[in-house]
Amino acid sequence: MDVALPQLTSVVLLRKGVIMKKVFVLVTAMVFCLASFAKMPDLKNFKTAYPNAKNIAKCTVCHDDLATHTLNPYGQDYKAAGNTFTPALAELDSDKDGFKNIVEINADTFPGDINSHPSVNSLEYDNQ
Ligand SMILES: [Ca+2]
Repeated sequence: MDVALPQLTSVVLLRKGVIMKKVFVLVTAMVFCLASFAKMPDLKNFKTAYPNAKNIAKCTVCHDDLATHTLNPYGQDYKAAGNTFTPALAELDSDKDGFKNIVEINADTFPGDINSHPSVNSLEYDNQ
């Protein structure tokens, strides 16, 4: 009995340590989630302004690197426009791929990514 009690205490302490690690991981995850949601109004505003742009309505519409929150050219122009989706912003070609931002958004391609743009066929189809 005298030998079992220290072992039982060790097991209890070990379980407390495991629980504390799980609590730490959970709290850390919650902090990161809250930090991400702090930026969500911009994405919500994008979805409101452009409800049909479903494929590009994500953080990468304005950010190159989600870890560092680096803005792509469209995100930089959005910031310069006072974090508002203005008609002037829509008329720009932020990524310089030859398509105005509004044309890209209507085609559901990324206005801040030069490698993402409408296909010629999709534009011809839209004009019919
Ligand atoms: Ca593009």
